[in-house]
Amino acid sequence: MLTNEYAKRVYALAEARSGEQKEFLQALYEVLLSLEPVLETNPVYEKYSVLERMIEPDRQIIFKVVWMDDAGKIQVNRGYRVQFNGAIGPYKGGLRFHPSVNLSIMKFLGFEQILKNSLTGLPMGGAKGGSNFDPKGKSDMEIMRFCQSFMMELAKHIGPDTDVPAGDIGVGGREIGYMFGMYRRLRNKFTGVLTGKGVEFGGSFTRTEATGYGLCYFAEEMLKCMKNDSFRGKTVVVSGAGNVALHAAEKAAQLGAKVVAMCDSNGYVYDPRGIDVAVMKQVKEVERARISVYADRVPGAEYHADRKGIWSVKCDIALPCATQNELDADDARKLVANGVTAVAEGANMPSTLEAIEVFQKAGVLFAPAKAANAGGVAVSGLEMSQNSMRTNYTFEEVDEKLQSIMTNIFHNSYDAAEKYGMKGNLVAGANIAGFLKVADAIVGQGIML
Ligand code: NDP
Ligand code: 2IT
Repeated sequence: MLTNEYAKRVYALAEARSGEQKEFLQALYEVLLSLEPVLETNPVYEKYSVLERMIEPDRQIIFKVVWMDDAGKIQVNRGYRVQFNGAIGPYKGGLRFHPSVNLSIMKFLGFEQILKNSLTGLPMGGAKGGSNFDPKGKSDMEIMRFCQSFMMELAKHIGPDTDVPAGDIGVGGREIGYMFGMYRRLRNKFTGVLTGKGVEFGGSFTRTEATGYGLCYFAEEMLKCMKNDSFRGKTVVVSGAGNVALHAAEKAAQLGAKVVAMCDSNGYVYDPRGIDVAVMKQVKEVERARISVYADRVPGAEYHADRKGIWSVKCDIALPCATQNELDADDARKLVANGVTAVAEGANMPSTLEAIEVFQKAGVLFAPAKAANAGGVAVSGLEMSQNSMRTNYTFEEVDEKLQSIMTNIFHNSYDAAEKYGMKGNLVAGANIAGFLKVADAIVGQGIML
């Protein structure tokens, strides 16, 4: 429960203004709870109304996206770009195409992105965007027409020094390519306006792998420093089967773990011999098929048409990499009962507040999303600098920088938690370390009257 008066007042303000935005309020509540000791000892943030200024997006753009499906029918979707905070750099954050997308989800993701981007140590502000467009079952041409129409409008609001979108759920290399092509035609400029581009046209090596790999680098450092342990010999469960999940599974296996389960939104696959990531990539990335196809193809693997069931699979380490609130208190209790020792979040806010409490009370090491999944946007930041310098680093160079960024994020979060009397609480540490830089930048740039 919030006890600091300033934090309480700011939360009440957000509730009064955006009471229906449940996901945004959830993300905000967790951050305010962590910041209480900082607010107590640093009255300057209240004096300059830093929190009030941080919880209101700089700009929220909502637009119509009209496109034609293969049957010649005109379809209409809603597009969003929330430019949340630009105090420390150009707005930066992904685009999500999923039918559940609404302003609350955009705002929670944009708000988290402010602190996450700050944690990377790179100069990037926080933003998020997307559409309620459902890519499932759409042909390649339908995806292309949608992306082009979406960019027709989005192009008015972005730019390499203004706002640089990237991928998220439902938006990967294919979609970024189509959007980049449209932007280039509209502006007649070849700039780093999007990240996650193909490596042939300005994309960075390792961006595709960065979030999943970075998650494992963070978790490995956490295991080493807090438990004198590692991935080696561990049984791992990874939820999701998209960009983040596939590369988390790949890196966990490279670090010596056995990944025994993965899922999509319909069900999960259990493979007691260890998921064959190459087969899973073929099914999910190349064929864009459902995860059940993996079980049809790999002898010994089982498919269960119950996505939630994945949290009943016994494991040492759980990596939730699908979506927000996919892991609740009941799921957390099942994981704890089965002996889980570490949880690291690849998705954004996959654990509910109650689930996090279960893990923390049980002494499970817990790596929060905005620290643990920051590897994706960190390599996006490296893609921006490569584009500005008109150069490119090798895979190995980027991978090495990614490892060092993730290690730094772990230590900065760990140290911040310790400094403010919450040793070992990486949720608090990440929120505090991310907040301080942005808050000081807001104060330093004066009051915009
Ligand atoms: P993808 O679209 O590549 O994959 C998403 C995966 O999650 C799919 O397996 C999908 O299953 C599943 N999923 C999506 N929505 C739901 C839902 N409502 N219920 C259950 N499962 C669902 O996305 P990413 O891998 O890029 O993103 C996954 C998570 O990681 C998101 O939270 C995203 O915000 C976060 N993230 C992504 C980064 C990136 O670089 N891409 C960076 C940092 C965080 P199905 O196919 O059935 O829909
Ligand atoms: O949630 C995230 O950090 C992302 N989807 C990646 C954002 C980015 O700009 O690379």
